Amino acid sequence: MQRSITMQILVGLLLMTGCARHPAVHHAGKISDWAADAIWYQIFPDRFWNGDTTNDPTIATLEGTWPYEKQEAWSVMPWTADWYELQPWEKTNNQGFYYNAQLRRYGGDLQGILERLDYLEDLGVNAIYLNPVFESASAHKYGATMYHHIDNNFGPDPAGDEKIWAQEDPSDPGSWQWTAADRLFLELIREVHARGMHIIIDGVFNHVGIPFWAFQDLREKGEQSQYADWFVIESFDDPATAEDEFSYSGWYGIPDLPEIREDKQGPPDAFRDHIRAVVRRWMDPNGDGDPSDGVDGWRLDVADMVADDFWRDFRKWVYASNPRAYLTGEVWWEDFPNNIMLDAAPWLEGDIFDAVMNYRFADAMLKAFVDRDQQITPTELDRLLTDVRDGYPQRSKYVLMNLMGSHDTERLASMVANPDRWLDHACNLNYDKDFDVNKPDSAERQVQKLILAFQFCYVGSPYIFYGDEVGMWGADDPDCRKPMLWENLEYSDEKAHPFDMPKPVDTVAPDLQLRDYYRQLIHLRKTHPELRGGEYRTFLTDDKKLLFGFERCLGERKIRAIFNASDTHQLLDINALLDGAPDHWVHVFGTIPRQNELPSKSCAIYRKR
Ligand SMILES: [Ca+2]
Ligand SMILES: [Ca+2]
Ligand SMILES: [Ca+2]
Ligand SMILES: [Ca+2]
Repeated sequence: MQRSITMQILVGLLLMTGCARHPAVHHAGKISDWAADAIWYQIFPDRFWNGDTTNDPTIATLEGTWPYEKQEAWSVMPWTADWYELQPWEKTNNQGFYYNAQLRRYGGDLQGILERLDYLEDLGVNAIYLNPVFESASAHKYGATMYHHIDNNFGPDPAGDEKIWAQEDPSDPGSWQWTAADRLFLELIREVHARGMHIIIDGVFNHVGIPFWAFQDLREKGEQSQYADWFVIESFDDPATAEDEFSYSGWYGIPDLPEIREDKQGPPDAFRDHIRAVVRRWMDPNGDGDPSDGVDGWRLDVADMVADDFWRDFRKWVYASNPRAYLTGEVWWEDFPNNIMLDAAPWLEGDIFDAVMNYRFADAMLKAFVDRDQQITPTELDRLLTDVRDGYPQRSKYVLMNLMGSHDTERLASMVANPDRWLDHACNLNYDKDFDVNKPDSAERQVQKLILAFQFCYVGSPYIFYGDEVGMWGADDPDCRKPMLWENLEYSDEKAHPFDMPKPVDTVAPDLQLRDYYRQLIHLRKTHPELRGGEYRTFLTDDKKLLFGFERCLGERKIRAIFNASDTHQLLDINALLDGAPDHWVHVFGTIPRQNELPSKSCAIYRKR
């Protein structure tokens, strides 16, 4: 009670002079200030930069993941090749592009990320989310072989690391050593922190890969295995018969990813203990109680498919190591076939995660700024955004990951080239031959830029999927995982088509102008605290002209942003939109309206003097 009265007085005082920074952002260290200030950058390690060619995956490392068939010929992919073109060895299996895409490895690694930290710092991002880095056979590494070691092909000594693994008992944390890859990862954490940046990693605890050590033990010992209750076994092999009756449940029915068994309380105790040790290892590697040598948090894979009770424990373990850590869940689909996304409030109000990957933001942006036939009105956009802001707890809305795409969706640049579709639904040529996989034209780039301006001024943390900032385009997986475009490389034109259909020739190179645009937006957000912690108010929804305007306000500071979602220029009353006192406002970003005209798909952003 005492506190709420104090709070009321405080809020009252602030209201007299302007808008309050929402107190929850700094409340009792519950959600870290760094997370509210984060500008996220997601890295898919195999595709970011190959900093060390001596550690590249070999044909032997393909074992233990889809497609399982032994390959006669295989090699690491050339970084700059035409994406859909099959390399000579890919033609030998006669399986086509989508099969071979899952066999591709580009050799990206930790040394590559280390070498590109200066690039990220220069771009202005301050928080990195890494797709899974633990040892795993696949390129995406969502099926772990173990959680207690970084993939040896991401580190400097793959063979040496394997020798270390062999000396350990994976079930006994006391036997875990530090491999060369682990140590390089710790160096990456140090380098990230030295730049004032933060880093979180992917926690995939709903399922594992077939080579996972406990699953292998089960495979070998059957019912006698001490890990028999870790998995959902439908039937064990009967040694008396010739056939293998062993059968188990995999994530989404995919046998590639054996699911961890759960009851209402979550996974079995022994699995929990193992994960607890894993958390401690990566949150405070040297175990001295100071978490500065560890990761700053976790992104939790398919989080809605794991019992809340497990996540509550997980949160306790994480916070015990680092009270300033950040936990974000992949809480996504409620009803995929009908394009209905989950309301993540139960995970946020239940003190489970600090944030979620806010795909609802992307969905609203596409409907308002990309769609044509199905384009929604500004009033409807306001409703979609308000649903999230008001539906989620105050402490979470400033730290949501507001993303426009990830390793699991078509890229932003390709979203804008494909209006009137549902996000993540049949968005590649394997499912829909009409999906536009070509390089976006300048009108489509303009739409991308409009969405970005919105994203960087809006409530919640802006989020960049690697390469979006240099204009990379691509359909849903596998095309969203092309190798990163770097200035020092020359890329082959894209002219091949996965089904040998005609395709325009697209030149491939980083779009440096677009990168500058991202840099400017990052700078805008960093230099205007009202964009990060300020209150939000919609002040313009013109459903005829498709104009939308919002204000961010913190104390005396104010930003107003006006967006034209229509495909024609629109007349505005700038004078009225700036309270009849345009002299009190400075244009800080976007287009300066001439004669009160805002061009199609553009924005005008003002700051109060
Ligand atoms: Ca490499
Ligand atoms: Ca490996
Ligand atoms: Ca430590
Ligand atoms: Ca997808």
